[in-house]
Amino acid sequence: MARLSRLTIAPTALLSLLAHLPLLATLTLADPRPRQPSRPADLLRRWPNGAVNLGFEEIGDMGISAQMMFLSQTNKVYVLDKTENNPINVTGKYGTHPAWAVEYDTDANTYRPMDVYSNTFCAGGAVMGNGTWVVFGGNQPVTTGGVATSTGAAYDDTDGGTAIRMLNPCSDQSCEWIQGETSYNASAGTGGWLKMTGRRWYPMVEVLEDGSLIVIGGDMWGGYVNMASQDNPTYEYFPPKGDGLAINLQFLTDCLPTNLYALTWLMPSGRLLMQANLKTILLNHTDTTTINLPDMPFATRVYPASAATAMLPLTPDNNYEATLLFCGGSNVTQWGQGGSPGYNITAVPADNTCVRISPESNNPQYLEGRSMGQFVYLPDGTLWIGGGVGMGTAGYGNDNYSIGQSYGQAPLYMPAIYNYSAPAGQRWNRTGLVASKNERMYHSTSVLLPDSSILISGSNPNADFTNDQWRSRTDIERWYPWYYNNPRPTLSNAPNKLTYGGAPFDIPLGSITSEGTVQSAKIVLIRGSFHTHVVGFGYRMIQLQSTYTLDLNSGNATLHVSQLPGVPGPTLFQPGPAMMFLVVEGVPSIAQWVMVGNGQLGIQTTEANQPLPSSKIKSIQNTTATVLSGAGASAVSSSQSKSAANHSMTPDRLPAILVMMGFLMVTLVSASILV
Ligand SMILES: [Cu+2]
Repeated sequence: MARLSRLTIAPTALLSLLAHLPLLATLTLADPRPRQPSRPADLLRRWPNGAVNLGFEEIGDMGISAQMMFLSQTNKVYVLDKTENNPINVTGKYGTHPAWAVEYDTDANTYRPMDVYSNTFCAGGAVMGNGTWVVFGGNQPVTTGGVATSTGAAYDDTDGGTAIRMLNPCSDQSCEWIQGETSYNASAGTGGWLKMTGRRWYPMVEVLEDGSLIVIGGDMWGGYVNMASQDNPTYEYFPPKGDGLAINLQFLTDCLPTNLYALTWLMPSGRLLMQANLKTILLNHTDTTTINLPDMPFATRVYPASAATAMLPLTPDNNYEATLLFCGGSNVTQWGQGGSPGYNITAVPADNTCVRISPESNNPQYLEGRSMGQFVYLPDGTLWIGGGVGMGTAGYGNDNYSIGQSYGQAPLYMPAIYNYSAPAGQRWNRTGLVASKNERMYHSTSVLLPDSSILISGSNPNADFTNDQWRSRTDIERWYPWYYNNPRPTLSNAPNKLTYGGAPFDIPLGSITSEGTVQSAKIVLIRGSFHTHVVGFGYRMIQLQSTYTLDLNSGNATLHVSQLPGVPGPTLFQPGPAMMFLVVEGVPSIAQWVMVGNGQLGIQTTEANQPLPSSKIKSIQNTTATVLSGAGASAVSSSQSKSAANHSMTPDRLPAILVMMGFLMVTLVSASILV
């Protein structure tokens, strides 16, 4: 077992932190200063009761309980539940039965039942580089009360254990889930791709740099935690690669019994950082070699301890270093024999620590113990956390420990905001926040919408739909950030495709005369992501390099924006649809969807990033432009110097993989799991 070393802040990390300080001022939450609109505000849709900044609003119902949810590139939200006795029906391939899939229209506040016929109970999913969404696995058919059956009986459901479902989202209600049970025969080159090599309940899914997916682990028949007798300690690719067979991964066996939804992120090196049970590794999935990293301190983070997790936003200021954040979970060490904990798990307080993996500064502060808190990126670079419980864990059973079937109790109603770049001890903020009236426990989800509000639905710690406490929830809430009703910047002239490297593009900022306002402007991307069990699959956020021109004669400003970094390229931010926001003084525009990469599966073209023009101000007195040097201590100036540093990393045009291997080694030497 690797020993944890206490943090020593490397001089470079300190410099990076210092370089960040000017930016922090613009990220302060609940800032009471009035916002000066630089452009006419975007028209924001108001719900009948009105949207209150920093508040929750109950807005309707979606008919099913939102166990899984994603916002697609058509701005429609697709929702999946497990097979159960939901209050709405759908007529599909196997007759009329309760629905467990809907398309939800956030503008009209209406839903359309969709026919998914296999049991999507605790599946995984992600969006590929070509924009197709894919959902993997689930459980066997169930009948009334969630009881497993071989026939589908009451609900006309089929076996979801090996199932794959695909969706090409639409905006005209014409699209349906593509599903079937045809095996893919790699040697014969026949068949579809709609069945996995084996059963996977609770599989992890991550997006690879070619836009394909890796599907990892899972168990065969379910339970509270996994067991060797039903483990599937392998991974496979979608679409299949090579012989299409599953590849064994010893790490999953080593992490029994808590190896479900094994937390996995693609690293800039192309390796996968994996964290389950208390173990952490880097996996080279192409040759199955692994590197052990320090064990996870304080608590189990993976399901069913279910910490809130996220990759911190990738920014020029952190030199695009990948840092993973884990908050909460459970310090339970006895997980039972698979079917249930075997004792009153709901009497165990949830863990209250946060840890990061990266050579960065520390932060032991956390507001309260929380299992099943969910992180949602906000475009200003902060993270919202909401939902979850203060006692126990994810999961449910008929154990009569306490209220209802839930293995989690004491739901948490207060959200909080995490500012990763604030000094330790000052990262959590609740200024002005209010509590929700509604519990969001096991099998609830939250997703960011293009207007920066958060859509919240679900909560169902029950074997089948019930109105008994804690009831199966189908209602919808939205949460509004502090700037929701304020004037917003307008994102115009945005490209609809972004490349890895290449020529920068310009975004007009409109009539701005304040240099500070222009300096604060940035373009951020949030990748399309699939959410379930407080895990965001394929979820990451990046800020693009940028500089500006402020013309005081015309009163107009322009933001010059780099494409995605050509080095390391798609391992840093995978191809596929992403929301683009223009953020000015911490206030985002309404998002526009862009396609990152070439929109196809396969090797993505990368090239050098052409340099950005220097930031400059054209004064009123004369038309001579003042070119700003890096001494301006602004966020943009800092980006310029970072940009130069990036170029100096590759003066001799080393292949990207070698550069990243060097980066990886540096990371490994200094990596420890830090609070
Ligand atoms: Cu589940």
